[in-house]
Amino acid sequence: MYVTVKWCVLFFIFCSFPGSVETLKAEGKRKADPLWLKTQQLIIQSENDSKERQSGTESRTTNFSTMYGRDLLPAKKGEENTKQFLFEVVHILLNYVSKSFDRNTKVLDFHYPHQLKDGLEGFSLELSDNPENLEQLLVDCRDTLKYGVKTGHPRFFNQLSTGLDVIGLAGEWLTATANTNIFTFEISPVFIMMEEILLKKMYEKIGWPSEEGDGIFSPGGSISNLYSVLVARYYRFPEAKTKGMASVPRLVLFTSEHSHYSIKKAAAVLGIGTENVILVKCNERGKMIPSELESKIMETLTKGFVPFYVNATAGTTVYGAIDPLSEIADICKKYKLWMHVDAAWGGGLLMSRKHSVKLSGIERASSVTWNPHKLMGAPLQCSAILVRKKGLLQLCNQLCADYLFQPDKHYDVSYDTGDKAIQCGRHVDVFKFWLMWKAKGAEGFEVQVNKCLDNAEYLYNKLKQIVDFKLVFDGKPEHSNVCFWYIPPSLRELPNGQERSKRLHEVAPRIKAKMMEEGTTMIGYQPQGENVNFFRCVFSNPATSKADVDFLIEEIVRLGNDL
Ligand code: ABU
Repeated sequence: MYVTVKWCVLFFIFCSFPGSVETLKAEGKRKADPLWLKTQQLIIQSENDSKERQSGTESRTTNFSTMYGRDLLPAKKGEENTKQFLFEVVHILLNYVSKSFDRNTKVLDFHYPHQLKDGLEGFSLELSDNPENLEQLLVDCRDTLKYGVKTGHPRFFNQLSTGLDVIGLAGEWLTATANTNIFTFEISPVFIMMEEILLKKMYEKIGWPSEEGDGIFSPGGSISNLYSVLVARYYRFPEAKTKGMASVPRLVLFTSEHSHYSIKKAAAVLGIGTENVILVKCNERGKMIPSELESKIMETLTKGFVPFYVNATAGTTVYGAIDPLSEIADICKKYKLWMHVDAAWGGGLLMSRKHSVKLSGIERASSVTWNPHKLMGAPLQCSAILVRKKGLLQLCNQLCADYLFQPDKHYDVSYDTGDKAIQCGRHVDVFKFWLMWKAKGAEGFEVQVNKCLDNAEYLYNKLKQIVDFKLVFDGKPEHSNVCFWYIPPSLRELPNGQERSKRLHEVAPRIKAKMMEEGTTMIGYQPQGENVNFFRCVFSNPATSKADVDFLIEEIVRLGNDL
């Protein structure tokens, strides 16, 4: 039903212009008209969709509608069928890759949950007891991508992890093909060695002597942060591992009010309790205030609790703020506390000679979270927990399962790194990142990171000059986050007060809803503290250009000026 309506609308818009698509293209004066542009986009999109469908079936020599999964390897004589099928899948994937970079395509083709649940034009999510043929599977592959979100699109600004790095993608494809588990050298010899080499590079960038560093790739920043609390607790109270929380005093840890919620989650998971996570006040830029940290530490000591850990953030999720790392390190030293730096978002800045200075003091951290899948553009997921105490992760987490970590193997079993982890099975996250490093060198990452921060500065400078926008805080962005309100004309004359705040709070979600329904771009919003809903634009996609930034601004104005 929805699809039919969409085609009718398209047909109607099409008919309201005389002549063919080519004639329309020739009419330069219409190009300034947003409706004309929108129509062109829709037409190109639908032409591309149907071309893709045709090329997907016409060029085929194999009839997949009579074939099933059972006809592929390991079936007898299944090799040729397997190749043909995988070629088709690759064809679909390559089409998607091209589209992801094509500004004439939408960022997303939004459908509501009930529409996806009900099924769309030959695409049903329902599972049956009978196998479906390979033709249907190819349709399903194509449609899964079609109705998803192109996070690699240059106009996708919604998340900290954006972009589609082609080398990284090749790495992920290879990883999936190898389909191994990175817990032992025995079954992942090459990946284990790559992990060691890459982690060393990361210690170097942080400023740790490489012989002191230890680490492991984990399934995301929240888990890396969890590791940091776990290892800090073990360092101070190793008995917690065997005897549990009843054996330790009431532990307290500190993190800023702008920090990531994963620190609280870690406290909940580890039995420390969220009430024992003390949130430290920030300044107007979202940076932890060191004097506030110190007074909170003293307060908890007076109460007889045991402070043991401070999380400093290098790149907060919303403001992109970097806590004053050196001052926090001084306080941690004074009170003998474990200092963790959550640089999930900011770690990438270490690749840039221009911006790494903002993280000065990180070298004094006891542990660091760093997510190459954010600012460095590695495909999801790629996050590392790095610890400046060799062997501690192993001692903290090892349980020496006999069936995996036999001590009498015929190679150096310190390369069976899996017992450092809290998981058993572990996905290989290192290869794509290693391959990207090979392809770009550290220098290539530097160029990429600098470009993202240049884009942020460009947006910041533009917004400062336009009356329709107001920045959430003054001063050049430290990271690539730019936070701002769009103020529609109807609100501009309203005096500050409850009514204005209430209406302003609704602006970003309403613009975002229209934006998603049209699919032209995507940007996040949220409230923060006293600040009502505002947009947060973040740059981590090196494919984004200044023209895309201009497009975003124009799009927000177009969608929001009648609110
Ligand atoms: N782990 C934080 C991710 C948040 C974001 O992408 O917006």
